[in-house]
This record gives sequence, C-alpha cells and structure tokens, in this order.
Amino acid sequence: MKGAQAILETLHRGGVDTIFANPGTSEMALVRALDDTSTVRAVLALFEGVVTGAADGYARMAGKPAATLLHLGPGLANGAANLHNARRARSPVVNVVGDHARGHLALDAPLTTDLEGVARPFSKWVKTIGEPADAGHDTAAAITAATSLGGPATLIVPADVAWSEGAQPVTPSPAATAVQPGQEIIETAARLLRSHGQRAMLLLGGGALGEQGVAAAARLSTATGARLASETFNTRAARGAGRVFIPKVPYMAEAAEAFLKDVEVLLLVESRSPVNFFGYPARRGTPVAPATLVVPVAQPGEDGLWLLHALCSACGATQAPASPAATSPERPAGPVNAMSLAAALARQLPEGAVLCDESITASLALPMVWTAAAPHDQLDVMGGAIGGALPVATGAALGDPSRRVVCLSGDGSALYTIQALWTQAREQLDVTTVICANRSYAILAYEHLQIEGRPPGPRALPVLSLDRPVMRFVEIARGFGVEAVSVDTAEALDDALAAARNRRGPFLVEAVMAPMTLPPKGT
Ligand SMILES: Cc1ncc(C[n+]2csc(CCOP(=O)(O)OP(=O)(O)O)c2C)c(N)n1
Ligand SMILES: [Mg+2]
Repeated sequence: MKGAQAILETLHRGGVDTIFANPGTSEMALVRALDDTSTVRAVLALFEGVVTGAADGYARMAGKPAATLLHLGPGLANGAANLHNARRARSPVVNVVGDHARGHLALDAPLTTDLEGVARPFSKWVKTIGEPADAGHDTAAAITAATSLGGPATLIVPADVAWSEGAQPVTPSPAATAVQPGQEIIETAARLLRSHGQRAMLLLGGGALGEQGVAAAARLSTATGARLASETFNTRAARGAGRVFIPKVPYMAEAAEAFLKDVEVLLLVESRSPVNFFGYPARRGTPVAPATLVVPVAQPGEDGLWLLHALCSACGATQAPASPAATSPERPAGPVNAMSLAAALARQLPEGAVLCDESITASLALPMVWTAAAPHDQLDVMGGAIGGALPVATGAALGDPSRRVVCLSGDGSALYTIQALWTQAREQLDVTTVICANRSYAILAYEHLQIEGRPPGPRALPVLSLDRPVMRFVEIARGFGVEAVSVDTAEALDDALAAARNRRGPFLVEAVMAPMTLPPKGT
C-alpha cells in the first residue's frame, strides 16, 4: 500500500473519521487516497485558520481527535493561531502536513520552510515520516500523542513518502487514561474544604466542567460552603437552568482581583492558578490575593471528575442543592446591547445547544444565559487568539450533529475567519452565528484607557474602529451561501433568535449594537 493510503487507514483505525482540509500539490497523494479509502471524510475549509479551529471544535464535541490536512510551512503557519487555541484547549488534533518530496528539499523550491520549526510551538508532538514503511506506525503514534498529551500532534509527510509503495496501516494503541490524583492530596483538599467553608474556592477547568463534574461540585459546595468558579475560558462547560451557577474568573484584572480577594484557599481542579491576560503598569500579574493558599489538586489533563467524586465521598457530600427557581427573562426591548443580547439568548437558546462564545465586550451579561437559558454546553476560544469562534462552531456542529450550535462573535473577531460560513453552507451545518456588530475593536479602546490613562486620540482611533466603511454582514453571509438578517433592536433580535431555533442549516444574525462607551478610568 502507498504511504498516503496507510496514513488514512491508520487514522480510521484510530477512530479519526473527519479530516478538515486545505490541500496543495504536496498533498495530492493524500487527496487521491480519499478516493481509495471511503473511511475518512474530508471537509474543505477555505483558510487554514478555519481548518485548525474546526478540528478543535470537532474534538471538543466528539470527544475524539479530528485530523487536519495542511500544505507545507505556509499552510501550517496560516492555521497557527487556531492551533495555538487548540493547544490551550488541550484538544486532540492530528495535523497531517505535506512537505516537498525528500529529494526536492535541497533545491530550496519556493514553498520550502523549516516545517518542524513552524510546527513546534503550536504542537505537543512533531515528527517527519522518514520512509513509507514508517507511515502507519508514525500516524498511530501521532494519534496516541494527541490524545495522551492533549493537544495538536503534527505529522509531516514528505510527498514521496505519501506516493510510494511499501507502507502498511497500524492500529494505534489506546490513549493512556487520565491520571487520578493521589489519596494524600484528596485528604488535604477535603480537610481544607471543611475548615475554610465559604473562604475556600474550587476553581474548575477542563473536563471537570462537564455535566457530572458540575453536579459533583454543586454537592461539594452544598456540603462545605465552598465557592465555585471556573477559569475565564472553558473548553466545554455544562451550563443553563437547573445546573449550579459557576461564575468565571472575570477577564478584567481589577474585577478578577475583587472576585478572588476573600479567598483563603484556592483549590485547582484541572485548572491553573489565575494570571492576568496582560501585564499592566503598576498592577500585579496575578489577581490571586498574596495571602491565598493555592493548592493544585488535579492538574490540567488529570481526571478532575474522578477527583470531585472522591472529594464528595471524603466530605460526605451527597445532597444536591435545591434547584434554583426557573427564571425566564422578559422579552428585551430597546437597543441591542450586552444586556438585551443576553436576555434574548436566555429566552431563545434551544435545549442542548452548543454556545460558542467570542463576543468579547458583548459577553458581559452572559451569566444571565448560564443561569436562565435551557441546559447547554458553552465553548470558549481558549488561547486568546481571536478568530476562533466561527471555526470552532463549524467543527462543533460536525462533532455532534444532533445539537444546534449558536456562535456569538464580535464583528472584529468574526472577520479573521469569516469564510467558515462557506463550509457551514456547503455542509449544511446547524449553526446560528450572531455577529455583535459594534463596528469597533471595542475591547482595545478599553485597554488603551487602562494602559495609557486616556482614550485613543484621533490618529490612534482609526486602528481600533471598524466603521469606515461599515461592513454588511448580511451581504457577506449571503455571498458565502448563508441566509442572514440584520437587526438593530432587542425585539427584532429576540424574534430572529426565535426563528433560528428550529431551522436546519446555517443562519446568521447581524446584531447592530451601539459602540461601547468607555467607562471612566479605574472602574
Ligand atoms: C490573533 C489575534 N489578533 C489580534 C488580537 C488582539 N485583539 C484582541 S481583542 C481584538 C478586537 C476584538 O474586536 P471584536 O471582536 O469586534 O470585539 P469587541 O472588542 O468589539 O467587543 C483584537 C484585535 C488577538 N487577541 N488575537
Ligand atoms: Mg467589535
């Protein structure tokens, strides 16, 4: 069998049945192999950032790796920002990246790069296949690495390795099961929970925020009084009515400090001790109070759910909290802003929806959605590289086609990877995209004020505003084959989201919002 066939067959044996692709000449043998084996489905995306972000979203919803097919160093580099996000999400992604035929590399043809060098910062594992005979084995190793290490594994395939005979598929060994924290740390954590009551906080991340983890955390909080919180960004968090409310550590440094200031003991469950996203003049880098005792109980990638269950046993936490009375927000009225957006979503999010959020300043009232909307899963872009949500939503819809995906994006963020809409149209994915069109990089105007002590002036403002010319998202969406409406009142937004609930296929709502007005410095 040819190297390319062995790679696809090994992916299939490893449970990888979807490959998000943007190929080129060096991947032609791999493209051809799609015709030889009907086991792996290729999904074309029109920019590599969509390829890598979709693989991230797919992996998060399907609970198994997705593959990508990318074209040499430049193709991989185009996908790097969302690979960075996937790495931060610990999403198992297997990158299959074509390189020049081995004999061609020395000629330094135009697309030649240090491909391993491009891959390394964005991957947890990198290997170039040496010979066709290694193709199956190396592909299996990449799958095992992506799942065991939690993150992108990059397999570089010289074109002649792919087109040559002499390869055979390999069945990957199962991924190592997540490590269970030791008895000693469980006893320490249980003792701290009992002795510190409400001054203890369980900070949840990763798999600890699944439905069962959230339920176990709720029992622990009921039994011990501990506060619950999640990291600022979450890979997949079970939220919505009937589930305990787990606030996020706020993004803004000052708000995060206030949120954490009374915490005596911070117990980390698949999370990291919070740090501010950026350094600011005259501000500490972490919002955790200096006196707080920080105890890593389960590291990211360890079995946080198992740990929460063990803590429940140790603390006798058997009692679920009383379900908060269901609240249904009033139909919002007036302008579209963060509050009315949250109210409309809380009312109209379909049960079991997947809510992908990159709405930046428009996300400020989303806690209302997490408490009042029908039960749903919420997915964040994990690495702070914007342009993640539309691709993640696209992959999420393929990773679990039974659920409607609702993707909230800032207008600026959406435009990095707007061509994800075309893949949604081609694959007829059940995704509703809501563009929060404030026609600015509003968060950056806020950050300017925080760092420089004054709002941007007339020469600086044009690099933070998106209003000249105004972008017309309805026309952009239709151009990619996605039906769309524009709304500029909360009532119309509520109606549009109601209409989107039971739609099949993609839909886009441009929600025209007032540009964010800057709060006075220090608030
Ligand atoms: C890849 C990448 N490029 C640039 C940035 C810097 N950045 C952070 S937020 C932002 C603007 C976001 O604008 P938008 O999505 O419209 O949200 P808004 O701030 O208006 O709510 C930019 C450019 C980034 N985080 N990642
Ligand atoms: Mg904006």
